Amino acid sequence: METIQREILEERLEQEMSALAKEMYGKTIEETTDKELYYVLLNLTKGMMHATIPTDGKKKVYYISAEFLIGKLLSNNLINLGVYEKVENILKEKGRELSRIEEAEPEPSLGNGGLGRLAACFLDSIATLGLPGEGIGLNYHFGLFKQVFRDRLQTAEKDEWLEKQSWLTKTDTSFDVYFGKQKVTSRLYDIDVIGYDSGVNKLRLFDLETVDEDLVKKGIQFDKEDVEKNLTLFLYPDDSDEAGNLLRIYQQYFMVSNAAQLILKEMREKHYDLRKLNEHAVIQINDTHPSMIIPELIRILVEDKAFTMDEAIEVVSKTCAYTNHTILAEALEKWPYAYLQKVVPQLIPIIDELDKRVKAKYKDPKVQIIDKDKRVHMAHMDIHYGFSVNGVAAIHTQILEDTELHHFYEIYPEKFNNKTNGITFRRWLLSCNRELAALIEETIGSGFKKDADELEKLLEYGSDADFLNRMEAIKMEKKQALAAFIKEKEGVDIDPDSVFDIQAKRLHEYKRQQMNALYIIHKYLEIKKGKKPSTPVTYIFGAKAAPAYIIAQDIIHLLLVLQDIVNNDPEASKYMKIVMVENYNVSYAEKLIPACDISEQISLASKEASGTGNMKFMLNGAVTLGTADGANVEIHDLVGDDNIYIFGRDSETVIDHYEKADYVSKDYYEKSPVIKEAVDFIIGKQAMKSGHKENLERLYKELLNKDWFMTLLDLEDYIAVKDKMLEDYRDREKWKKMMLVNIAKAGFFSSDRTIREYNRDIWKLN
Ligand code: 475
Repeated sequence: METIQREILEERLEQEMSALAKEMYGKTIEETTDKELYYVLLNLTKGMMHATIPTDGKKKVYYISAEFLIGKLLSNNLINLGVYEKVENILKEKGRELSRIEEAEPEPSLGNGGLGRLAACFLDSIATLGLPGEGIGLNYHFGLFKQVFRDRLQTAEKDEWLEKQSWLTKTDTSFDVYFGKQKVTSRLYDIDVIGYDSGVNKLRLFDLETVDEDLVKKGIQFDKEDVEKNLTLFLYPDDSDEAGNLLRIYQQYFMVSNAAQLILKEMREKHYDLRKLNEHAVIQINDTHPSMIIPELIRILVEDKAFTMDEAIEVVSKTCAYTNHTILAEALEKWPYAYLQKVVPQLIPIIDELDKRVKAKYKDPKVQIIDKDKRVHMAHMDIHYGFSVNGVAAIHTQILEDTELHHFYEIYPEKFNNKTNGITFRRWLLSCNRELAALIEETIGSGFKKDADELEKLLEYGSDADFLNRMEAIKMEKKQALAAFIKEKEGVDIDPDSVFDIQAKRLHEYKRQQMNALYIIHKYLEIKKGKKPSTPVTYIFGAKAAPAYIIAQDIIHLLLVLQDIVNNDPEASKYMKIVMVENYNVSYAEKLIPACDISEQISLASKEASGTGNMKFMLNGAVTLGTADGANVEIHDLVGDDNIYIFGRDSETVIDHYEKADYVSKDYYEKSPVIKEAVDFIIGKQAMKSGHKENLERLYKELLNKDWFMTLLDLEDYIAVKDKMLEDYRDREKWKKMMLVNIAKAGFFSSDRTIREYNRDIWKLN
């Protein structure tokens, strides 16, 4: 019975596909180009009947976020609809390869890093669990930026990802948004979020009706003042000047004003009582970018709906929940009061009122909304006027409670809760590593696809040579595929027999790509002195640096300089290669992660709130080299000491150094010849010949005189532990078992688990 039905579906799929190709291009499937065939599949998928997750009489979650780093959608949608293999087979019979068609899809450029990718994983899990929920954000025409290397420096270009035919569907929803007296008009676009073997939710992206792409001149430069035309051009426009800061506030208010109007429209259409808003809606505020939703909702309820201030504050406070994603001071937004006055004067009386109430109750300056310098602390507003505050990994939440937000924790202990991050296994296993997923399915059945904890069944195969060898062979296959891709894209030859050591994440000093670079220098110098490593290693990096973040650009420069020096050294390149891949994004991650042996998670302890790359690498059989930071701590707990390599000072020691202000990087430099030699290399003859004096000297001075994220503190330990790890890699039996344990224990990091917890503790849908 089942097979017959499947055949019918396959036949129908083929008919529809052929009909679409005919209708759209007057061609047979065989005759279409890859791009045309992609559009055929796009339309086919968009047109497939799928049931919307019902919301009537229920509560819904609105996940508001400045970023949704969703990645390409074709293969994931086909997988979640359960037709990937069928489509693949149909195409194969016509001599076409689905994996090539996937390459023709542009990647949406709607996010920046972990926070945005988390939002995308969450949408997948919310839909998969059949929960009513939607994402609300903005439709940036040129996204973050496209990274291009020129002369070993990062340059930024606009990322033109939007096409006429896309996953976006233009709706007839449009709102007026006021900045004081200035009015702009929005337009809503929807993207279907298809759950795995489940219903469909929506990602709702607002755009500006009057946006003008021609405003962008060279690179990513544009007139920051013309908000009627520029609001949705870029995500995170450069905020190093006042105009840039104002623009971010304009964008944020544009986002939340639209969100508020959309939510209230829905409440009206369903005839819900706004006085019970919290019974029908829960708003998750993803970091502080959407925080103005709080005063905006209060304003509307008071001005338009005749609520008293007390009533409005009460119901909004019961509706909004805040997630903190970082303790880095520069990311905790504090807007000058004067800027808010300029952009959103209508919110000022509300913010004043919220602040007044806090001041009347609490004298502690640390918990005020408006501080003595007249800056508005967005996170403080969220905590006072939301009902939940969560961190994103156990250690991160602990740090919020004990130090960063301690004064708030004392006032509202009941609001604080932890939600350790997760990733969707649909994208990060089923889609990016079909071979491994198939092996797992063959070995323990398909239950793990819906219940990730079932991966633990793999532990029984720890001595099964056949299984372990096949797992190892898949890793090799993925490394070969990555090598071919890197050859094509970056023009660099790498050897799949070498260890693939990968650090892929945003570039930031706290993530310490520079420490990895110093290790590489150290190894290079050892080889030049005649000490040959026993295992050849390929060091792979993927990272974009914010265009205004100078030192981050310098670190990229150093990596590209090292790539040049090492790869062109006939002697050293036998033992080591370096590749900094260009324009690292979700699609690149999907190729890097399955091919990784060593997962670099080396942030300064206490600084990486969670990390989610660490989870993706583990799930694909990489072994973690990391500090006791973020979710590494939980990975360590799960896999045990024998299946992870932890090094460096712990978070208490680090926090203590900050409190006492007693870390002096120069001391470490002077004490250790190994450190000194590696750091000096940055301004040595060889580096200067390949690179730029200005960038290299600036980085050198930074490391020596400041090193705010304590690279030199952990460098020696990092070298020792990494060397040990590479030694262990040669013991293939031991290594394969470590791979197995990492895969088997990854189930906890399914975002399905995370979303169940959000729902159980915060959202309470159903
Ligand atoms: C953390 N982005 C990861 C991930 O929870 C964590 C903030 C302000 C302005 C622009 N971008 C941001 C972040 O703070 C961010 O991406 N945080 C990351 O969130 C998901 O896994 O440790 O760094």
